[in-house]
Amino acid sequence: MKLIIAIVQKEDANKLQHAFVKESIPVTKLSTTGGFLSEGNTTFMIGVDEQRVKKVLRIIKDESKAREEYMNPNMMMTGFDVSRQPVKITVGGATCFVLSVEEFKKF
Ligand code: 2BA
Repeated sequence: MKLIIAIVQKEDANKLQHAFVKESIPVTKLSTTGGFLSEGNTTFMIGVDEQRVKKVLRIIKDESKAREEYMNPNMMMTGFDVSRQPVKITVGGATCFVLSVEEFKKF
């Protein structure tokens, strides 16, 4: 068994959740925050058999879009106030980790 951890933008989360439900893929959805932008994103935990990993990753890829955002560098991030120009950042589509599961139990 594998555990897929997928971090997606919150704009894509509902569509992705519906796609998982449609395909009977069990997921847990967590509200999370990106460490760099401090903006809300969504993390899905998906436990599946190895044979379904490719399919799950395909669904995530299809439903997750990359988006451009602008952030204002501030003193906290740069250490000193060298620039107030907004910086363009490309966020996403999805950041995925695929982990091997040692044991899986339901009680
Ligand atoms: P954030 O940490 O808020 O990062 C948002 C976007 O900011 C990133 O998009 C990336 O384009 C940029 N970014 C992040 N750290 C940076 C840095 N030190 N310098 C310059 N730009 C930086 P993504 O790479 O698509 O990541 C989207 C979200 O996925 C991240 O939100 C974070 O929540 C998660 N993530 C990405 N890589 C991760 C990793 N290796 N481990 C854990 N979570 C990760």
